[in-house]
Amino acid sequence: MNNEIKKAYEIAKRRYEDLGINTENILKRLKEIPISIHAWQGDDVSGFERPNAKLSGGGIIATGNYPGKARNIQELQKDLGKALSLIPGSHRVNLHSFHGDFGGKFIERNQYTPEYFQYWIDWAKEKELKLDLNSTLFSHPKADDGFTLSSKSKEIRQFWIEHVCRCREISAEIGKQLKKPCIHNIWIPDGLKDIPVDRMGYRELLKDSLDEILQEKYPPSEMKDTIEGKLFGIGSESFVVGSYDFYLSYAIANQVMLTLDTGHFHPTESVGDKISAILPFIPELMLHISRGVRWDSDHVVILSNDLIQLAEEIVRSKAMDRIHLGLDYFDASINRIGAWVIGTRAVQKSLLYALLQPWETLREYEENGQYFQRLAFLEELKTLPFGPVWDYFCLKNNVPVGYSWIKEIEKYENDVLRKRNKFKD
Ligand code: RNT
Ligand code: ZN
Repeated sequence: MNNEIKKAYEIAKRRYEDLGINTENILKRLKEIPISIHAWQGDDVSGFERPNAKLSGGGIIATGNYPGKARNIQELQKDLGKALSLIPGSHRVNLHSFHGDFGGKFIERNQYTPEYFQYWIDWAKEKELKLDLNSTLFSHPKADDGFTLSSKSKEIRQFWIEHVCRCREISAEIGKQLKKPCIHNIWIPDGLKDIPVDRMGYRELLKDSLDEILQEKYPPSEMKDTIEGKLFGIGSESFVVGSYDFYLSYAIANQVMLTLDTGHFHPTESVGDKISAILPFIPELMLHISRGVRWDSDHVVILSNDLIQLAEEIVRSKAMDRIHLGLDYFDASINRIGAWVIGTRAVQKSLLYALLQPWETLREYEENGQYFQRLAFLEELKTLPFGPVWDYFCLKNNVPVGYSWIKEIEKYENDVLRKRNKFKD
């Protein structure tokens, strides 16, 4: 089988050489692109903060009841390890602050300290992974009325400001120990179900909270902040305080990173198109790659046209060092480890597809007004032997080629996941 894969690759390599594309160089580049794999796919966004935690505030919920959800850090790390063993390249893991190691004690969110994350840091060191972190401003009684950093209650606002400050400090410690900046993401659920009358009031409060939070400066070699807007949520259909316009303006004015979650826009908007519109004005971008079906449903990412367009724009931006890739979806209706692998491999495939394009030729057509040629070429690219290059990439990086990884997930499900008692979580 390996011989067949190599043979197919050799043929594909020559086909791409014809277009002036060196597949070897591209595979080296692809291997160096880390993807931040979201830990919360493994525990249905529930965290390990308190036993029987129920989601409240924020309206984000994983639907499905597939057996085998990770119930503690050890299980989550084991599951992540399994997923990572099926994904080529070396990656990052994106944690939520409620994934901390609280030793069975209840620790309030404004009391989080780096020591609760040492277990993750040690694991990352051992596995040669890097970590990112998200403040967690949902699933908490103080988020129950739908407001956190823009709350009109001074006490609630202060509590959440403290939480985010703690998470920034933790991020800096993570980055320091792992010798790579930890990206700290801020997303808040704040908004209203029905028509607001004081949009300005809430947004002024959010601006003030962010100003206060970002006052403390950390070395960018340790941590970087990024802020994530949203279009609407369950229970915040009429008004979202932290909208895209709000954070885009804030990011430009304060030169902070912006997160674009591909599920957080009107369904016909192209997130790919936004990259070149934003990058000239802010230092860096973070992507939360997701797949909305009819709405921001957070389905598992697949190799869709939207994803390919996004990857093409990332590659063509010539600023890939300023664009950070992460995943954000949660599906509890299928094998959760399989969900990680499908999504991550899909993103890598989309990047490979984008990297294997003779961009100079296409751009020349465009500049010469040869639009028929441009369109025809783009169409022909779709049937070039991209699959054999992907297969060879997997082979070269010692992960299962093609669908053979499905069997490995089935085995893990039988040996590990089915033994977890789903009634105990
Ligand atoms: C919610 C945001 C946010 C979350 C994670 C769990 O709509 O996309 O990024 O999905 O923080
Ligand atoms: Zn997101």
